[in-house]
Parts: sequence; structure tokens; C-alpha cells
Amino acid sequence: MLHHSEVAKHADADSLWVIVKGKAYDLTEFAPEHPGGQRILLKYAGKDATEYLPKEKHLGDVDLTGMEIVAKEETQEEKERKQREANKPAMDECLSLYDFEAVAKSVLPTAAWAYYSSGADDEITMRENRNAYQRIWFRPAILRNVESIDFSSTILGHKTTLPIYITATALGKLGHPEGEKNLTWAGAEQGIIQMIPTLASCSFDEIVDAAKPGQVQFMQLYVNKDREITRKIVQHAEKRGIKGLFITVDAPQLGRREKDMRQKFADEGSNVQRTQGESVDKSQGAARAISSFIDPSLSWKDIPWFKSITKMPIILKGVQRWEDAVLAAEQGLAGVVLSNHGGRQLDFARSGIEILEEVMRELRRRDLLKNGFEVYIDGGVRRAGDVLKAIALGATAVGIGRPFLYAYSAYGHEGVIRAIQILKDEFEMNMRLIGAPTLKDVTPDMIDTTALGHRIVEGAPDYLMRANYEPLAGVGGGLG
Ligand code: 173
Repeated sequence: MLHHSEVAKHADADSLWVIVKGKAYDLTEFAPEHPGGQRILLKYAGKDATEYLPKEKHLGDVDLTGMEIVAKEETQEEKERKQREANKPAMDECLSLYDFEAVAKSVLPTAAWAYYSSGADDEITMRENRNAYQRIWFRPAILRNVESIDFSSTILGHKTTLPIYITATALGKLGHPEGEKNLTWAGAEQGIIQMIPTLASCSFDEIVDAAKPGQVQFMQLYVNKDREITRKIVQHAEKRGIKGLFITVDAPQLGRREKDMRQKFADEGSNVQRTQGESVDKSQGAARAISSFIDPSLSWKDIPWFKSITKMPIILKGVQRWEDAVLAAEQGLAGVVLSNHGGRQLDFARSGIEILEEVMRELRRRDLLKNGFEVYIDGGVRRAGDVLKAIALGATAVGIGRPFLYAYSAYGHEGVIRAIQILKDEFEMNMRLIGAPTLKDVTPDMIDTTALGHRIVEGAPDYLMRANYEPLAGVGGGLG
């Protein structure tokens, strides 16, 4: 057994050991490769870094006798959270994806909820992602024999039981100790494809190993400034059987998510072994703290390089105008995800469902769908009806992110299974009621999109400017 004083000797970038839960890890080689660099690793180490540390770097147990450990007292807030967790509703009381969100909000630690739920700036785009679906209405057809309903489909040629996939979301262990594996297990059970995030809490291999034989997984990629690292990641993914590479193109810089930033990613009171002179920027929130490796110089010129290093189909995730969808198709890519990153990047970016209409029109006009180019959307999907609206407009499938995170934060992988089952129930009912026995029958005439472009922006409820107006004397009430 190592003594902690021995570990303490390895406290700089040349030899960087840390202690986590009484075990020592040698992170010297891993630290420079770590997406956020060493600083954030060290930041995590004292707290609960096990989820961020590679198993193969484990050095063994540490003799902690005589070591000063700064114990944190449980806060009142944490006591209350635990109580809410103990009293949470039984899972089968959850009837819609919103119910999982409500339970997750009550049981998640404040910082985790802030990270998962936050959107950029005034969160106008995040709300718009929901609102846009509410501007599309159905035009149901009657007497179409809807006795048997089939909502199975394919994505990039791979079977799926629903035209949805589990999209990539970072830091899965903030919600549950098994992190992204919850999604893998639920996806396996329900026949749904999972997109593995670059910034997963579980290691990539752990998530791939958690899949059952033949289970299809995609990968989301943040492109590193060091292209060698990216090349290794991509080629490793291909070797491990990943079936699609989704390159994120809407985050050359991370958006400002103020709720998350307020949490400051702080971990005061920890006994982290620091490298000299390194200080972690605590002012930026969880996402920004670990995103500095993302290359803002990524451009269309890099696309041939990606094609040269992998045979996996390449999809751009985060396309927000038809011009870019057309370029992607012209470059021979496999598809695009019309997405605003769950409202977490550019505020006042339009919703995926609104962009879908113009994208399909322009792709059809140029005959760019003929080689199997596929269009997906994500953001704001909470109901099967939302998905059907996207299918009617020509989407192949729809990505769902936060609702599944919330489902497992509340109930582990069983929660995700139930969430998918709820969607299946909703699909069956909705398809019967619109008169579409299969997804091929969900055609543009099934929906009325006349209001789709009429964006009505509801202000955030906490605008200070609302309280700024002083009513004109004598007219009463004002604009309050
Ligand atoms: O939306 C996000 O939070 C996200 O994509 C991200 C990006 C970099 C680091 C952490 C999360």
C-alpha cells in the first residue's frame, strides 16, 4: 500500500498523481489528453473524480493514516434534497416525459440541475424549441384502417423501434452513478440507438462495452485543436464498431449558461493536490470549464480530412440554415442534424423543426436527397406528436437528450426504459388518430404549418426591465 506522503511527491505536471476515494491514480500521461487539460482534472480529484479517471492508471490503495482530510458537513440543502429523493413518486406515476423532468429537478443536486437544464443567455431559443412544435397542428385523415400501427424505422440503414435516437449530452454522472451506461442499457432493451458524447462521464470504451452484441451506437465528436487526438478518437471509435460520426458544428465557443455559471463549478474545501501555479477558473460553469480544447478554427476545409481518416458516415450536428445543409449534402456527407444544441448555444437561433421545412424544400429542389442523405432534428422534443410533425416534414429521425437524462437521474436506466415506453404508447395513439398506420403514411399533408414562422417570443419571467418602468402619474396601472 502506498503512503499518502509518497503520492504528495508527485504533484506537478511531470508526475501527476492524485488520490481519489483512498486510491491513487497516475494521471501524468492522461492529463494533457484530458479534454479540459489538467486543471479541471485536479479540480475534480479531491471531490469525486473516480468517474473521470481511467481505470488503467490506477496505482493501488493508499494508506491515509495521518493525512489531513477536510470533511465537509452536509448542508441543509443537501439534507432536504435527500429527503425529497426518499419521498419521490413511484416511477409508474410518471405518465409523460415532463414528469421525469419534474422528479429530476427535485432530486438532482443544485449544480447538476443547473448544468443539465440551463440554456444560453435569456433562454429564448430553449423555450422556442418547445413553442415551435405548438405552432404546427395536425390534419388527420379518417377511415384509413389503423388497426395495426408500425412505428419502426431505420437511421443510416440501422433498425430502430422508433424514429428517435438518444442524442449526446455531456457529464452523465452528474445525474446518476452509472452515467451514460443507463442510456446504453435502456437503448438495448428498447431497440433505440444511442449517440455517445465526446464528453461522457463514463469512458468511451466503458460505454461501448456496456452495449449488447449487435447494438448500434453512434458517436458525437468535439474536434480537438490537436488533430492527432481527434484522429485517434475517431479511428478508435470506428474500430469499436461505431456506426456514425456526428461532428458538432454549433459550438466553436460554449454558450453562456448563466444558471450553470453561477454554480461556479466550485469545490471548495477539497484536498486536491495542485500543480504549482495552476488555478482553475471557477467563474465559467461546468461546461465552459471543460470545453477549452474545442477548436474554433474548424471549417469546411477540414471535411475532406475527416473523410480521409474514417469510413464511418459523417453527419454535421448543429446545422441552422438551409445553405449549410445543402453544402453538407454537396460534400457527400451522410446527413445533418438541424439543432441549436438544446438552446444552449446561440440565443435566438431558430428551432430545428422550423429550419427543417426550408432545408427539405431546398434539398428536394436540388435533388440532393437521392443518395440517401438524411436529415435529423433535435431540441424540445417531449411528445410523440412532436416527432410525427418532424417526420411529416421529412426528417428521418429526431434526437432526444435532456428527457432521458432526467429519466435516469430520477430512476436509473429503468426510468429511461419507461420514458421510451411512454413515447411508444404516444406514437401508437397519435398515429391511429391522424390516420397513419406506418411512418410512410406520415406525409406533409398530415400537418398544418401555416403558423410555423410566426415566432412569438415570450419574455423570460425574470426580466428586470419589466420592473423598471415607472408608471406615468395619473394614468394608473401603467404597463406593469
Ligand atoms: O451543451 C453542453 O453542455 C456541451 O455540449 C458541452 C460542451 C463542452 C463541455 C461540456 C459540455
